Amino acid sequence: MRRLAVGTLMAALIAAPAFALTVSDVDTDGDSLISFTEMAVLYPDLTEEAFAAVDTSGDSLVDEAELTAALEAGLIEEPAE
Ligand SMILES: [Ca+2]
Repeated sequence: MRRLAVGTLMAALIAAPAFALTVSDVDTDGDSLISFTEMAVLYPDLTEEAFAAVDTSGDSLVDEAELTAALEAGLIEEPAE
């Protein structure tokens, strides 16, 4: 019983702070940035406008901070497994 409670707590601690989706999951050319084309692989319905909303620096590339901010703001949702 005690072991179960600790396991549940551990799972909560691991799951809580960050989203599972990271740039490396989306980045296919290894430059640690997400282009529109790369993001459209995960989000087939992605529009230029939606991408621009995520790309807050306006450089046409989404970095880890922009991705996390977009997830937190609900601009994009983590793709279903
Ligand atoms: Ca950017």
